[in-house]
Amino acid sequence: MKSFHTESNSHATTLVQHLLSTHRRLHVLEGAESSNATAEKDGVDDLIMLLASIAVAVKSVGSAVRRRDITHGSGTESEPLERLANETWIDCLLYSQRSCILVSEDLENPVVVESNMQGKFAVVFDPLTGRSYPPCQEMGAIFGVFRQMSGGSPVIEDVMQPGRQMVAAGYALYGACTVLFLSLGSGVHGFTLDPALNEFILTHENVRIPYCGHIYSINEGYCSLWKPEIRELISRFKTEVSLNGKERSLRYVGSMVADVHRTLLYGGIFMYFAHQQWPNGKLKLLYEASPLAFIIEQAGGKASTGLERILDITPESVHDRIQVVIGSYEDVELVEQLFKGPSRSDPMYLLRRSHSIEEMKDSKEESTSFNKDEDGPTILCSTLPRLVQ
Ligand code: FDP
Repeated sequence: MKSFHTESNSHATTLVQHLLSTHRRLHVLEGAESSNATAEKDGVDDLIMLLASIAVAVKSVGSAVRRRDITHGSGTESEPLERLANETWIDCLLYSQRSCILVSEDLENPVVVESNMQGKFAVVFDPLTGRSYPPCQEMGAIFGVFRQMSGGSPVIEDVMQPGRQMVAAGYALYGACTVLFLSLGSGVHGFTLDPALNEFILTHENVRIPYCGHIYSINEGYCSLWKPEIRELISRFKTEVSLNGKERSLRYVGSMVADVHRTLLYGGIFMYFAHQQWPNGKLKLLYEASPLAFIIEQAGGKASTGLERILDITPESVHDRIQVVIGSYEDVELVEQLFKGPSRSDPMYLLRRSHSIEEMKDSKEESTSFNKDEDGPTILCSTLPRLVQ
């Protein structure tokens, strides 16, 4: 029989170790001598504390989700679980003493943290997403972190920022195992909860989304409610091969976090278009679309409404909804052409396009899929953590 140490991940990198090494890297990059650098470093300290508290919330809610599945069997009432998840996130964020204003999917209004517990970060989150059909679809959580813009007491503007200003974002998924994927603005890293250690272990370092994919993900039940051009687009997906030369496949979990997670790892595209029932789209900008857009862009993909970059949108209210087209760079670009025509004024467009056509030929000849590392687009986002920009 193997020993505990061999079976467990006792030599692996934990989330906290990973965050601390990010911190050390920053320290080296910035140097400790300037007062600015010290202030930035302090900001990173606080951000690490905040993320560690978020990890506690994820562990706690993940464990409650599992217990609920046992105690309720096929029960469908998720309301107590929703309440528990929301309260757990708020408690963890308050007691981190690093947050100043919180926006939750489950609260109509933002929560301003009491002055004696206040920190520097505004946090937006959906504490239990994908909750419509428990226990049949994967639930998770999504979060984004902004630096407080105002000095002094927190104000609503601290959360009403475009997603590109996030200093960190991530999601958790309570599936066969609990995973936590996050980015501090320098790539995406994924952690899996080791139940033996009750620690998140680094399992996906510097994730890159495939440049294009063959999976498309959409709720086709709304077909009759879509505009004709969207119906046309989806019928093209059914009849035309994907940009990597494979037959397309449809996958739709119905939980955005799970659909985006699969898209991140295997490539392709996730779409939720506006239609008669949701005239602006259904997904919430601040705590669903923006954090996942941040993750996808950091992994080399693209996130759009079809017309504009999601991360450039400034919310008008905390629960704004938008339509979402998110995933592999080339696949999203293809859909954007439907909305705004090919971006031919962009000199990189033609380059990328011919590059991907060449790859498509190669992949057909070799019948192999793309190499994730080599096919990512030019780095789109800064490779330095946003805190030091
Ligand atoms: P849920 O209502 O189950 O929380 O915006 C929430 C969301 O799920 C997304 O996670 C999911 O992608 C979408 O709604 C599913 O909506 P449809 O049932 O309309 O497909």
